[in-house]
Amino acid sequence: MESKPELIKPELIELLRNTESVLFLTGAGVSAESGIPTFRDADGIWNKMKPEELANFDAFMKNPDLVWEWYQYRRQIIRESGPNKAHYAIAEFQKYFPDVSVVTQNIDNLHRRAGSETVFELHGNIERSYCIKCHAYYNSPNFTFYDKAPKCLCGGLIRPDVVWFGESLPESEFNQAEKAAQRCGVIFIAGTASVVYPAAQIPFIARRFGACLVEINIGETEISYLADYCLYGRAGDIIPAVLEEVKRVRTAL
Ligand code: BJW
Ligand code: ZN
Repeated sequence: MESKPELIKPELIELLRNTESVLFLTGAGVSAESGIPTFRDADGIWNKMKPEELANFDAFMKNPDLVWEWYQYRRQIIRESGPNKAHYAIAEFQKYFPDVSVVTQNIDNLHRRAGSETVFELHGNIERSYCIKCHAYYNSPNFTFYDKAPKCLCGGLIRPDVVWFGESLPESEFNQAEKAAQRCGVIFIAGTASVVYPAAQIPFIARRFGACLVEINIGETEISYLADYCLYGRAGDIIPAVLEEVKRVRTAL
């Protein structure tokens, strides 16, 4: 009889048996199987659109309607999609570990929709918008039918509450992400190219504080050299497979 190739090494399973704190750092690849395009893959958004023309504040000021339209297009895709097997498996880790944090670069809200409770959104959330003049917050769904950048009552332009290049990350989300990296026993780095900072710093912090680094990706990335284990394959296949091992060696809380 042919034996199954060993995907998850026994030493990693042993570590998962004995760890209380787990962190998932996620990127666009985790939402790819929900039908949401990634940024830098062959069929990524930025192969069709020039990022420098769209994902920065100057571009928005130069052509607010075009940038707004791009986000409306993406909101539509996100609304019509839903969490996939990877998001649901990540949420299920909460049953088996007392401390599970999700630090995500994604703006699509799919981790929360899947049931993850401790989610730190480093690059914002497309479902929120705010006025660039008075900083009033709005729910983006209120603008469903706007194909041009809407204006606030104060006359200021309304932009999506996402982090563009050159902008600071939300301080409290990043601080909490750092703390989660400092205390976790295992960090899963899933579906990210690990090229955008400061999010890409998180695995280095986890490593400095002694965590085991597990990369989950369809291919090698900038961070692979640092990882203790690289599990290559689709997040929607690999994360549920890791969860199965967790279920085997840990009892539900
Ligand atoms: C799968 C899969 C499947 C596919 N299963 N896997 C030099 C050094 C350090 C920093 C800098 C530097 N030069 C400039 C900077 C700063 C800059 C930066 O990092 N630039 C780098 C590109 C060099 N960073 C910033 O500007 C940040 N702010 C900052 O630093 O503030 C301080 C400051 C203040 C003032 C002045 C200067 C600095 C802000 C970064 C904001 C990033 N924003 C975006 C857009 C958000 C809004 C939107 O969505 O429109 O965030 S950019 C974009 O990239 C988006 C993503 O969250 C982010 C990361 O992308 P991700 O998730 O990694 O996606 P991909 O597509 O790249 O990768 C997908 C991966 O999935 C691939 O590996 C696939 O193989 C894999 N995959 N399918 C498993 N099924
Ligand atoms: Zn305003």
